[in-house]
Amino acid sequence: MVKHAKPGSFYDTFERKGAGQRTTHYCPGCGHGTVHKLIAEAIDEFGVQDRTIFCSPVGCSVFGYYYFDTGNIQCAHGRAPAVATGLRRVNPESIIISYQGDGDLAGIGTAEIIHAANRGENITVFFVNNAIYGMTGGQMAPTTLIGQQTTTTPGGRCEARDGSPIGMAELIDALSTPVFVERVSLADGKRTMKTRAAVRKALRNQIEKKGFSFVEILSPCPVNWKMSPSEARRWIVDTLEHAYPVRNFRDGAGEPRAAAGEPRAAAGAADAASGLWLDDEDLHSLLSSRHDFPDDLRVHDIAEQRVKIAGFGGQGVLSAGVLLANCAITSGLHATWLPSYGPEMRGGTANASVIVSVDEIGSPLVDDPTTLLAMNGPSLDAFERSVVPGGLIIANSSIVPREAERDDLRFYPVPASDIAQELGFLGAANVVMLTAYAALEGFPSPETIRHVIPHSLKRKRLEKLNLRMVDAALDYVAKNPIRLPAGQARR
Ligand SMILES: Cc1ncc(C[n+]2csc(CCOP(=O)(O)OP(=O)(O)O)c2C)c(N)n1
Ligand code: SF4
Repeated sequence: MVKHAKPGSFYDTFERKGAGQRTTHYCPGCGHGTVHKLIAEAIDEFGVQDRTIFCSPVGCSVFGYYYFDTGNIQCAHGRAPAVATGLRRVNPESIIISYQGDGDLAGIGTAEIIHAANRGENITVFFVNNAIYGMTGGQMAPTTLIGQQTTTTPGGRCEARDGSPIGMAELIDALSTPVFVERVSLADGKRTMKTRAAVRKALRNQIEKKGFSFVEILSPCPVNWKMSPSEARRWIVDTLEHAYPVRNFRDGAGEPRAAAGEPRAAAGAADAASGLWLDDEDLHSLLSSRHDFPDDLRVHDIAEQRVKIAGFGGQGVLSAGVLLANCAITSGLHATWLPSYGPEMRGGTANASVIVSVDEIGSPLVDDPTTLLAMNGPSLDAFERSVVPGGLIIANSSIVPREAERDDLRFYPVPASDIAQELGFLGAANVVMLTAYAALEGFPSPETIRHVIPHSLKRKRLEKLNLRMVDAALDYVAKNPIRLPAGQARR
């Protein structure tokens, strides 16, 4: 049944636009208003207004929050699928709509949409394709047709110079993960009814947790096409639909996908050298075997530890971070792990930021580490200044040629590479470094490290070797107590 009333998911008056406003900001004959209405009707029909979050793009529909009486987020240009992903991951019951124009989705945000679709996020994307940049006055978009005149292609889009129009529905359909892909049109009443059905289907899929749904809507922009509203609708049928065939590409929404849009275990940080790696099964067994929180844990010391582990690629920098984070989780603490590595395949720099906290962690970034594990000289050079006063620097003295220059922190050299080499596996110097940190800071406990290592190793044959690294590092620290700078008391 076609309703002529204003949907309940629209505000009665558009106060954000101006006191008492009842009209939208769209040009006469624009398709955005129609799409808005179809979406609002579907939200009403499914009774999900209270849990819907509308992600507005940059473009003519930037002011979606003027109209939709739902949750609203205005996203950076092209980034709505990334924002929607974040919303989905933390709000499993919310209904997340990513609403995007063709400049937004097919131009600046190509990466975001492809990857969200490829991950099979349980979100709904409405892609309003008017073959032009509307808001900025009619420049060529990736979807502009060959020969179409725009302000940046006054002689018409030229394939040799500008490339060919991008069929986003075809592109999304090339991926295996999406469950629903359809292209529809607003050229006339019959087509608009088909659009209505596609909008409902795409939202229903999300409500039923089926996965990623994508609806491309061919929509008129009479102003920038320099046509009247009725000419614009004819042009869609005569021209636009030839380039962009209107059809259902995929309707594979079968059973709910258990994992769609749910957080998945982070891919293990593989460091080939140390063989540290957690796959999903290992992670599950690790988490289900939590250690009791050690009685002697100096909780005040680890209220929040921000650890930077840095070195060159292949030193096991990233996996040492994973090991620390897993020790924290196993101890009942919160932890984040954020890798960072240079573009080089080998020999580049790498660092891992790990936060361990008794409280939830707001951001995984570590700008001011409480501890730096410097696996090589350049790491000490790069990060020494960022360590908080009173913090700790542990340097792999086998290859770090100097001590810390600062005297307001604790510095501890440990010949990690030599110890690891002597035990027969240079690649486990990272475990020596991490254990030295644990011994000096009292966390994680040696028992926790020993417990977590077997779960963290992909190559089981390295288990014993890594456990010997732990023993060797504990022995080294016991025999070489930390020397504090004159006048500085231990924390
Ligand atoms: C990062 C960034 N780059 C460029 C712009 C300028 N800009 C605003 S809207 C727009 C194009 C929007 O076109 P489209 O996504 O097709 O939406 P429409 O306006 O046609 O609905 C551009 C390039 C911007 N606001 N931010
Ligand atoms: S410029 Fe085009 S897309 Fe933007 S509001 Fe006007 S008709 Fe709609």
